[in-house]
Amino acid sequence: MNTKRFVKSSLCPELTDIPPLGIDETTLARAFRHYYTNHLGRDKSCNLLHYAYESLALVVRDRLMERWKKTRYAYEDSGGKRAYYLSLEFLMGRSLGNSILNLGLDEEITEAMNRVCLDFEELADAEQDAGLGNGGLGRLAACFLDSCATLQLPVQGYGIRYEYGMFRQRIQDGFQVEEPDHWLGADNRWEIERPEYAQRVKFGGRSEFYTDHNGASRCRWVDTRDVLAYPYDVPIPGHQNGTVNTLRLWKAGATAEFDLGEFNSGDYPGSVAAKNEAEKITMVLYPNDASENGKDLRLRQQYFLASASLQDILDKWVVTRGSDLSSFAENNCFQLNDTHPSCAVAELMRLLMDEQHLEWDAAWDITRSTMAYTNHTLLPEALEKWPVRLFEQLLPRLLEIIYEINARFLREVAARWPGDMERQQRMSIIEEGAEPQVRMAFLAIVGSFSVNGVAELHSRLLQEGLFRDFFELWPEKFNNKTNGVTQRRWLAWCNKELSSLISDSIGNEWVTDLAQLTQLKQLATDETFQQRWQQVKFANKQQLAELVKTECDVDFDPHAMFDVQVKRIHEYKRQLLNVLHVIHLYDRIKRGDCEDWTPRCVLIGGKAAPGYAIAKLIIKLINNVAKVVNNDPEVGDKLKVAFLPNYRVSAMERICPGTDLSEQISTAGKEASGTGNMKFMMNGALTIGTLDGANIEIREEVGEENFFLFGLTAAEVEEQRRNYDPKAIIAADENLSRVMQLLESGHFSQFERGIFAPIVGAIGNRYDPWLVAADFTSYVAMQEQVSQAYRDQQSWTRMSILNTASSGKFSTDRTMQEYNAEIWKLKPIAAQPVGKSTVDPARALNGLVNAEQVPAAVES
Ligand code: 26Q
Repeated sequence: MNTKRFVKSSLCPELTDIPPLGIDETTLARAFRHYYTNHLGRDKSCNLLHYAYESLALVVRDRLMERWKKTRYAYEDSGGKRAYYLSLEFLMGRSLGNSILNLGLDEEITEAMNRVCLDFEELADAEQDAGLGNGGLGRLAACFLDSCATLQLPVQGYGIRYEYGMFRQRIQDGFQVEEPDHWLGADNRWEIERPEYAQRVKFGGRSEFYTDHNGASRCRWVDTRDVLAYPYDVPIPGHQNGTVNTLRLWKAGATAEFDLGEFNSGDYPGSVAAKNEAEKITMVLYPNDASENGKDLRLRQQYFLASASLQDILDKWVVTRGSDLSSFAENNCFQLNDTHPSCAVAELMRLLMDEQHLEWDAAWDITRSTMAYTNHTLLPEALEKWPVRLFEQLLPRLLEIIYEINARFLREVAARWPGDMERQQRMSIIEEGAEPQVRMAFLAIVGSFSVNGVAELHSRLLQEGLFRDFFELWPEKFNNKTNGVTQRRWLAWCNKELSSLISDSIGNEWVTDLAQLTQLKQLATDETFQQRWQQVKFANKQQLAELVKTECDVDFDPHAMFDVQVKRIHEYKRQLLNVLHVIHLYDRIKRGDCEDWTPRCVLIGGKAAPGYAIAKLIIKLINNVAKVVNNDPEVGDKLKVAFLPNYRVSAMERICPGTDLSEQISTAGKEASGTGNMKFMMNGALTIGTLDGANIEIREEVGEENFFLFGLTAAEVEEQRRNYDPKAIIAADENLSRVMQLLESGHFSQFERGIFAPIVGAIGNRYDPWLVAADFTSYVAMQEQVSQAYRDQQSWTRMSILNTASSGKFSTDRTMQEYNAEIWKLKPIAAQPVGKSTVDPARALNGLVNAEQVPAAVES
């Protein structure tokens, strides 16, 4: 990219001030034809859906662009505080449908497409998912951005533009096979490249200490191998409010010296290799895989994101406000999405001291009042640590700063608990041992003013367990922010039928104020409303059955109960428990114990990390069980089982509207929050679940009589571990004995003798961390109650309505208002409406908090 600039310093307005684009059907249809014909060069001889999708994407993008500019200007003019969401993952999914919904153009676009004989939904369905995330944490970031734009909060996302997103999953002979997801293969219409804001990120080298012209001793990081960071901006439209926020994703590229240096030494292949080395940094999203821990490329990614983003923000500060940083902290806040970007703590210190020439104390004050850390896991093995040796090689200057942060911090610990050496060792950012490690969570806590968990139970367990020492030292830093999901994507867009029914009954304010759904409670016992609710669910189940037929070649009868578990495959999420129940149902049918039977269709989907052998074996087991069950004529329609390949955001948009029963069955104390549980609830599914993560709050909201609870509590789990005897549990439960017998006998592995031995072993192991056997009996008993409950369709429908009606708390609009009131403290800023295209500004801001009505920030 040639980055030569205009000679004139400011551009003439004739170039950039353009009248607003039309949004009526005629103009939209004309714009569509223009792109299809003149821009993409297609005509009637081409019938590829892809080009029609591209044309519509361009039409919509034009309309986003003008609102985007106005939003930027409004934020700049306000000079107000901004927040930045730093995340290695943004699981955006598709953009076209969401943009159209948020621009309020669905009717116009539908009509415009009809005029050119195309079906808008079919075009929207042609888009590939942007799969730049693993699961919950990445999708949460995407929902947060949607809510911030809708609340008109000046929040910008910073992430990485991976060339390859989350791998595609194929199932071959029942096994997971991973394929690369080269989602950027074609043009991406939802980004604009901004080489004019490229940044330089350093790696390697060494520190050099020197005395500056004022006699102050300073440090500079020299002899580095630099990489360039190129920003790509993605528009994030708010809901019908004229706001378009920004997600800035960085792509790595080689510097000119890289090429030149090697080229001049006559080493042409060497120069190409250097370029590859740089570009490798943003090549691929790491799957959440314990076997990948400690890989240096991952640390490079993390530092690359932190450094490029912080430099970007500091540069803008210096350009617009000069080098005085005394009010920087009042104006900026960085939210760290888990420890993944937590290098930012040390990097901000480095930039402030080495580049902006602040003293330690001033830099530390700024760092500690701008950084906020969100934790997303309680699993100790998931806590990030990096070998000191790796830091030394890759980021020597950062390591020095981390040592200094730690030394000062440990002095504080020593002052608080004099002589308690054990505590100092426990709390040290550096873990001593044969291979000393940097504990990233501790760095994040020490460097932040706020530390939060993602559901009430999770936040409490952090304070009592993992971060107990830190909670004792700084109780005021700790807080909870229960997760949510955006109802724009997860109800209004993905479940049009139910949305219309809801809006016909209570109006459409729920789209920006989900608490409005409580009004549905009065309708829960209304028979006509129940009937309409049932009809919608049935239609959605027909659609889901179609998906299952196409993807899995299994026949789901929409009259049966649709029992669904979709999420990453992990032992703690206990897909195994689900399979054991399926095998138990199969066993009952085979022994003729099926009076008053409730037919069930069990759907399971999710990706296993490529290096996680037992998780992959669980997928194989699900597929083998499905094969046996689905092909047994004795079973017939009583039970069907399917494994849905390549679970992703756009699949969930089809799955959650058609689900009756949501499986949230993790070992209590292990699922930080869960967000799939919220999507299902919102769409009228009932939950069978443990007292874990946000399930607890879901049950509180909907009432215990409308939630199927089973299993040990988090405290009981820890108690049970002490003398856990799964073999005795199996022996004592006739059903479980029979299930284990079927597994061991090779009934589901006829021509693959013994392949499930590791699973049988894991269930019977006294040290099974997930206590699968311990919860089997109560799970099966509760599943029986679910079956009974489903037989009373009227009562089930009432409970279904109550679930949707009680889901108001689980909107990310509420979550973002809480982050803002208690952590960020930003003022909402409304952008100038674009012509008439924001519809009617009064309607546009309807139901939204605006600048004058900002909730008083809660002082901590
Ligand atoms: C770590 C090191 C190296 C490579 C990858 C990773 C890595 C990547 C992704 C580690 C963890 C993740 C993702 C974690 C995650 O999705 N956690 C989920 O976050 C949700 C949002 O808060 C919660 O609802 C879920 O309970 C939690 O499991």
